[in-house]
Amino acid sequence: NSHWYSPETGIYHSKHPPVNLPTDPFLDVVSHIFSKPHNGVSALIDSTSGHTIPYSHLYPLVKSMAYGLHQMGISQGDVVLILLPNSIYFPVIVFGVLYLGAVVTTMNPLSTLPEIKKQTLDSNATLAFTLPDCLGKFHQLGLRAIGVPETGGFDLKQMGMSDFDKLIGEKNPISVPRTAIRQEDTAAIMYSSGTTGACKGVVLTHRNLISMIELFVSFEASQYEYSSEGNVHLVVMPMFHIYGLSHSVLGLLSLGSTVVVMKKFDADEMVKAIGRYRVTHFTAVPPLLVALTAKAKIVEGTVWKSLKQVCCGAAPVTRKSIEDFVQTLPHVDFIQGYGMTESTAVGSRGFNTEKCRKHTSMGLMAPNMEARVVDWVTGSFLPPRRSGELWLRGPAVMKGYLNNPEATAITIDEHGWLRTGDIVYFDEEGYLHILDRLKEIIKYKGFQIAPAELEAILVTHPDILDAAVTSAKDEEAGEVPMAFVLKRQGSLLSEAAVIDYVAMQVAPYKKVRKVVFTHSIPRSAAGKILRRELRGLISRI
Ligand code: 4UU
Repeated sequence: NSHWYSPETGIYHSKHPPVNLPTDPFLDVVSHIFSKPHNGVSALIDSTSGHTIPYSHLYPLVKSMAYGLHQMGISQGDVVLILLPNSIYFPVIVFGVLYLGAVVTTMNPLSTLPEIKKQTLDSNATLAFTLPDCLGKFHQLGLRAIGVPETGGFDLKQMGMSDFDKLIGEKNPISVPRTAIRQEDTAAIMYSSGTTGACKGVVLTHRNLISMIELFVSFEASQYEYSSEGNVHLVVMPMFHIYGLSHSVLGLLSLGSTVVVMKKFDADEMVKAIGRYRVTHFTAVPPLLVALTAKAKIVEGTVWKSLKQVCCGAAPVTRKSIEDFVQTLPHVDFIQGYGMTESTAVGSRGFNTEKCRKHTSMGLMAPNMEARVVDWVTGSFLPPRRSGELWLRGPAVMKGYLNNPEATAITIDEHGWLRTGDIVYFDEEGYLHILDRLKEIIKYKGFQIAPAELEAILVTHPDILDAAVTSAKDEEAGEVPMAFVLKRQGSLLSEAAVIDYVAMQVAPYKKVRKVVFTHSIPRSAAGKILRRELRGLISRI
């Protein structure tokens, strides 16, 4: 144990050698990678239309985007909101914004007007990219927005088609003035509710992003023998979520892999894309893994031959789903990854060798990251095989929550340790295993839902006196939000009416899906909802 676990300090070190981090700002680091000769390799392919951005066009497009944004008055520190489904243009926008030292904030494209308003105000976004049919929402908010074409190829020669084409239409942009960007400057504001309360802006710096991409460039590349020309990743995970943004947008493109972009999940389209583009790697969340396995059982033939590795993460996956997958496609490596928005999606990842196939583990700690397992009652640091709350420290840990020093202080201690709210243990070989969650979030197909946000909506209903939301297990989605509701005496409010009331105000994935009327909500003397007791109530229903 001596090398990776220190009993004196309770610190788990990564078993991987440390990676030296460059000291340049993010775009300077990746521009070296983009500028390498890529011999005609595709950077991004739209899975349905086949439209492609080759690596040779990627950096020129990013510079055109930066130039266009600059012409629109965007400069260092300005915040740009991206409210889009997956698209081959999504990464171009992200890199263009970062080139200027401006800041990216992302949102689920199905968000409602109040949700968009809230994040726009909180992040102080001054420009948005969205689908043409969402432009009206931004006009209502009085925010400048650019519609991004949903399908179709962008032709560098064809100018004046739409605002977006104009924006990236400049073929030879004169150099954009770049003020000095420092590594500690903000690069992205992602939203997460952390261990408690409502959604908060997670401030990620250029250094955070660099520490994440170096994981791919220096580390993953050596682990899996990535060759810059051989790997084709199918990306269904949304790029607005940290898993998609960091892994598929920033990580894979920095590595020189080909990213096949799927806008909307469809099992038949997925199989077609795997065959058509000879996909080698697939990034999944548990329901996608199940869908992939189901298809692999019925679709025979050579379609699956190219597939080398599937990585699952973002929510707990059952042992049964894993076993089912590895039995169905035994030639494919299965690994899990663990991370969170607050750690730029860096945490641990699996790698398999013949002698160690720990499919149910989250793998080993990422290089440069340290961990502690803490007894959340006594505060003592626990050795391998003992379970407690995971704390993380390292260059991928966020700067803090935006304009929220109180929330930052309860999440990151003065020595830089991030409380993850996950209950884990390390086994005797240093593999991380996740057992449960101490924090409040609900994970619906890997997406975060903050119970506090739904509770705040529920109690605005005239017939609801008090409400508490927790997660209920669900076969398909993993977890779904379940509301305990105390209604006004004599009220005829039905379960369906409660579900509808919330559904009208939130993005569809956040919908309350189960309602239980109760006579009281378990609260502490201070009025805090006792969530463990709520979970206990479920087992008695
Ligand atoms: C059980 O979901 C994410 C990030 C996911 C991710 C996945 C694979 C990152 C890198 C990678 O390689 O971020 P958030 O902020 O939406 O949610 C974070 C929470 C964690 O605290 C944990 O509770 O999501 C849960 N989680 C997982 N749970 C993340 N990964 C896993 C996992 N198994 N593999």
